[in-house]
Amino acid sequence: MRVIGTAGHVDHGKSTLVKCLTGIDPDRLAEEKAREMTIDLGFAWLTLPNGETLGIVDVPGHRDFIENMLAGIGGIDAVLLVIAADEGIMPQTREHLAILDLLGIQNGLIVLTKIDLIDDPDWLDLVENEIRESVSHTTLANAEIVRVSAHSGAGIPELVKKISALLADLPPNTHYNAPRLPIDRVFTISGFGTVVTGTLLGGTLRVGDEIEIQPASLRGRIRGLQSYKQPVEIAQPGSRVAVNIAGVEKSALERGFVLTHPRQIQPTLLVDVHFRHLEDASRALKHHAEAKFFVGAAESTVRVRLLNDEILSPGAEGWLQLRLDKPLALARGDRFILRYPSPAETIGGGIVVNPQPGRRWKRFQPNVIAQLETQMRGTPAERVVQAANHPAKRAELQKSTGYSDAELNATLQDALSQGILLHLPDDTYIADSVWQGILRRMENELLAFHQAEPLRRGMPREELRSRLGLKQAILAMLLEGQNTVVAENNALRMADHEIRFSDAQQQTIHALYEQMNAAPYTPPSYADAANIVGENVLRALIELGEIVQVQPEVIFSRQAYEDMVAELLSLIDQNGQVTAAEFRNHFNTTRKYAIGLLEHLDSAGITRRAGDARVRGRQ
Ligand SMILES: Nc1nc2c(ncn2[C@@H]2O[C@H](COP(=O)(O)OP(=O)(O)OP(=O)(O)O)[C@@H](O)[C@H]2O)c(=O)[nH]1
Ligand SMILES: [Mg+2]
Repeated sequence: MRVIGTAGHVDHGKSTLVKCLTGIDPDRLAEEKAREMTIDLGFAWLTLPNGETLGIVDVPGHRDFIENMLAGIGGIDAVLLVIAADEGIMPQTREHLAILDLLGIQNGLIVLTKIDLIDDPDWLDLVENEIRESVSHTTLANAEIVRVSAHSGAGIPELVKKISALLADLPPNTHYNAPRLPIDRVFTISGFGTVVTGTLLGGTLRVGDEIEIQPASLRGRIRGLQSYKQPVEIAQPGSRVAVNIAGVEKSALERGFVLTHPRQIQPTLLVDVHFRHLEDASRALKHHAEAKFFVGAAESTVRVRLLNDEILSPGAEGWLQLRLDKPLALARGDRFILRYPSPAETIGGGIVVNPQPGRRWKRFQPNVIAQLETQMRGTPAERVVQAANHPAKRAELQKSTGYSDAELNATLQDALSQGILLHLPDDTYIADSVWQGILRRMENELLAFHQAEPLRRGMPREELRSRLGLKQAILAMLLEGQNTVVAENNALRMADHEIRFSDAQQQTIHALYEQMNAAPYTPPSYADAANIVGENVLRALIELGEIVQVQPEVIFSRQAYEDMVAELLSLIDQNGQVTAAEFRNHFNTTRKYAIGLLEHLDSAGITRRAGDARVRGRQ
């Protein structure tokens, strides 16, 4: 699943385009409707031709609301940079473009909209040339330009096709890491309580999960999940998600907090970053400057420490340590933006290299800088492990790391011997941490299954396999290397799971057994038994083997079944064969039971038909 975002100058037609694509007006606030201007983030979605739901985050273009734009643009997979054909590139087009570049958003389309206002095709070519020039040194240098009108609908079907094609080319988004939801909205729904929304990253969330919200260190439980207004049991990374939380008050939450599973992220007040100063920043960045720091949906005022420079000129790069005004939940690799508060200006951004430095570095220390450089680049083994954050073939790892055959072999060996990478069958590799995550997910799925279906032995293997999205061979390997989950007759269960009947259920079971024992060879039918104990209890007794179901309607107690089989075989051994009528008379039962059992035994290979009679089968 994917989420894309809009970007571009105020009034250039972002929200109108989103409405045209989705039928949903992303400007939901009354003030937005009155002012015909987006103020806060808007959310919409559409179904792509391949059937997948695509979420869209619509951002405001006005410079006064750029902080809201920053809160929404973080989690997107691709961007639609919207430029009105009548105006072309404008100041916030440039600023948004610089932000997209600093955030490393590589994938996008440039939507030249409002073409209904332009009669002169030369003008459109001119605007396109200006656009190509402006994006040339950014991550969007190769983005296609699509001409549309949200008013006439011209070019919209082509745009949808181009969006689909763009997304189809993206590498798979990670499903197996720890889930992370940067919260961009908090509200309450009467009768349900606190709800937070965001774009889910990294891994799945599930109804019932224990959660933690940082930096406030609040614990709660997921009471319900929605994605695109539909209730879901499991929310997928790469989708917009609304989480209904039990145990956390709305008043304790705000935009920028991060929802995760417990103990995944520690809040921090100090962070080491690599920073790129924008070329057209108005002044050099000084040591001890005050700035605003934006990451995910969060922000904080920070003091900037220049670790290896007296001063950073526009266009330069460098190492900074930022001291935050308030704790934030950050992760290594997070992209951030720095702005001056007043006069407001985006000055640059970069990447979080160490979210927990733990101490204030002395400036101009070669060993500190060397350590930061290694942390940013990572060792070759760490880079391979990063690329193996999903089950990945060797060729895929080679493509994403760019290593030669020899380099890759050496690095794989290194990572395998460190135990941070695992080699699976079929030339597939996976990061150990991700593998452990899949194991935990398997256990969670089974625990949830046992909770929902306490009277079933286990979850059908195929159901679990498809829920985890794993290949057969990989599931088999997952099961081999552990002992908390047991595989039994195509069902999987937690090793310590047992079917337990309630007192009331045990009483009805007792009543059923009394009836069955009173007439062991003409016992109640399946339907009658289900009437006594309930169908789920009856199924459980069958799964446990206490009752044997020989035909859909014919059941026997285990004891009666075994007696009949033993007796039948000894009759056959004595007489060479037994007819159905002899068998029926021997047990003083009826045709239904006798034939039912014999046919069952035939198909199990215990008996075999020989004309009118039965003889021993192959078993
Ligand atoms: N003629 C024409 N007008 C358009 C088109 N798309 C949008 N508009 C008009 O342009 C104005 C601004 O459109 P919005 O969609 O609100 O622009 P926006 O980019 O969302 O603006 P902000 O969110 O405030 O940055 C509105 O009056 C729209 O009706 C188009 O394709 N053709
Ligand atoms: Mg808008």
